[in-house]
Amino acid sequence: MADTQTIKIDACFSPHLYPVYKDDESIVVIIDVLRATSAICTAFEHGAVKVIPVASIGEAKIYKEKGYKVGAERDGVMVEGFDFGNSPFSYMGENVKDQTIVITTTNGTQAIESARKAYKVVIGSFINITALCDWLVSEKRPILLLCSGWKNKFNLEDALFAGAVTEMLTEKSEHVKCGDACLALKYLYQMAKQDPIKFLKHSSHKERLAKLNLKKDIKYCLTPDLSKIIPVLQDEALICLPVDRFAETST
Ligand code: 3SL
Repeated sequence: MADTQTIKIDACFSPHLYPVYKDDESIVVIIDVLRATSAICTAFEHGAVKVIPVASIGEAKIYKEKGYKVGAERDGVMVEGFDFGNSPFSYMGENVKDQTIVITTTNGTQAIESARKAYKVVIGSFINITALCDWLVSEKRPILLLCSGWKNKFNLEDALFAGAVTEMLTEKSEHVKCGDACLALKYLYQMAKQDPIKFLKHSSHKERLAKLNLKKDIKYCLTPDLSKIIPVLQDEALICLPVDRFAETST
């Protein structure tokens, strides 16, 4: 008899590899810990109503011309002419409360774009990790952890987060079955979890952000459970996963 309880989980190291992993059934978790997915979760935690992710600066400009507030980042730096860059601290307070905002980033919004047609696309970061994992377990569906990486290359911080999610899911459910990539990342996370900041010390993106004087952002983005909100893609925009829907699926 087929095992209907098994929750298959796999990880994809870069958007470039997504076509190899994609299917019609998996929930895709977009991961860009430093900093896009942390910034998006922060915006919702601070009252944003919708976040519209776009892949290109051209699309972002069109929204800007229509009067939206738009965040635009390339290579870690805010693009001139827009309202914010990619620091989670910009996505707080009156900047975002009750607003629909638009965001484009070097990697995170490209990963969202590549997975747009998946069964469901949700946003993961350390700041919503436990809520995310509780919901994923309650959904009882295959899961693909899509790391945004850096310009289609592997990066350490997204891999670490995918490992943290894998570990948490295997603790929360005995029915989780990990693909090899997830297993590798779980072992990686187990090496790092005592001190993730130290573990990432020589990682390329942490060094890049530290050079830009963004150490405060790094620390914030690696802080677990600042939010219980799970952003989910609905048509062209991210919204908060409705709470009653979460309650319904977790009972
Ligand atoms: O690439 C992205 O989506 C960003 O998160 C990169 S940065 O942290 O703003 O440099």
